[in-house]
Amino acid sequence: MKKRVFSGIQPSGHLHIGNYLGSIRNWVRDLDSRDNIFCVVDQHAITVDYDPSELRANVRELVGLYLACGLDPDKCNLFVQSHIPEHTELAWLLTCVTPMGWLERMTQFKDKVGSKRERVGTGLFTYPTLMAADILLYQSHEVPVGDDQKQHVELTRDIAERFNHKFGEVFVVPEPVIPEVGARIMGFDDPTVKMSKSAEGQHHSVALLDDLKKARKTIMRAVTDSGRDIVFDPERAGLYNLLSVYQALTGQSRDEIATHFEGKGYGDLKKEVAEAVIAEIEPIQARYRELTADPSHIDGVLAQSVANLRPIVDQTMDAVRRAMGHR
Ligand code: ATP
Ligand code: LTN
Repeated sequence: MKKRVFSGIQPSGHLHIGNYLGSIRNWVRDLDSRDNIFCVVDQHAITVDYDPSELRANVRELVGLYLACGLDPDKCNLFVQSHIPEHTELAWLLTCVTPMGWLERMTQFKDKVGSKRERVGTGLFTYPTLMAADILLYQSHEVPVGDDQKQHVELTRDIAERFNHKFGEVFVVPEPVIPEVGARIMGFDDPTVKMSKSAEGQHHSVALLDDLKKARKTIMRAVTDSGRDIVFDPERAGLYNLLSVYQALTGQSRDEIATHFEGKGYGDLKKEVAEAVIAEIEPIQARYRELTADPSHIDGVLAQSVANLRPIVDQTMDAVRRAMGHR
């Protein structure tokens, strides 16, 4: 039996190479050895201010990019969260077994809420129980994500264990799977903050659908330090980030990379990073244009996955409702 994998991305902006290296690329790599479920988590994207028509467009773009990056619909199920209403039903049930203190410890909430406690929706606070529902609904074994989501997957484990202890063994307890390289790509304009879809700043990130000239410019302008030698040193955040992108894309070892850049300067490194990034995203852009030319193809893929997933959803929800005394 293949292990079941579940993961998702919020349609909250344009997908960048951090999302790609930290998540999608690893999903594509393991397609053949897993039972795969990938989701566009549109109900997570409404936990902050948003525009409904922009959300609709972002969902379409993200589904198109999933396919263009190589998520072959013959090898995975690929769907939109709000098309399966049981995600929110299960989220409510899990909210009732999740202590407030556990949610208060979530660093992403603390970062996002900032000074806006009186204004943000409660969903931003309870959001990790919706993420737990996504994962547990499908009895998933593995959750491949970037480093920033590790804490949420660990919370999901705690919720599953607490539920199983209280109501009987209903859920598989999932594991986070974090890549060794590329799990936390930093902003090109500020290598002390994580590259993020919702960050402002023209040269913060390279989006998968960015104009290639702009992508090159962003990398050539990347903030570095005043040093000269090219070595993997986490203290030199900008340099370290460029080298990590290079390492993730070329698959070379750190020693090989250090030898390759011996005697060369930051300008050479940036040029090669830009080449590697463009070589990766150019074919994705071409496939994206082809795939999105026929919207009915994408609608068909989404509907088929929802139908494929229905039996798993019904089975889990039946067990949950019985265990909790609703049936
Ligand atoms: P937002 O800015 O809206 O919070 P985001 O760019 O942080 O978005 P998410 O939708 O939260 O992206 O994340 C999608 C996936 O990409 C997750 O698995 C997440 O861990 C991963 N990811 C996000 N940012 C990075 C990054 N900078 N480096 C590596 N992986 C990342
Ligand atoms: N919270 C995640 C997105 C997300 C997710 C999931 C990831 C929602 N549900 C289930 C993996 C599994 C984020 O913000 N990146």
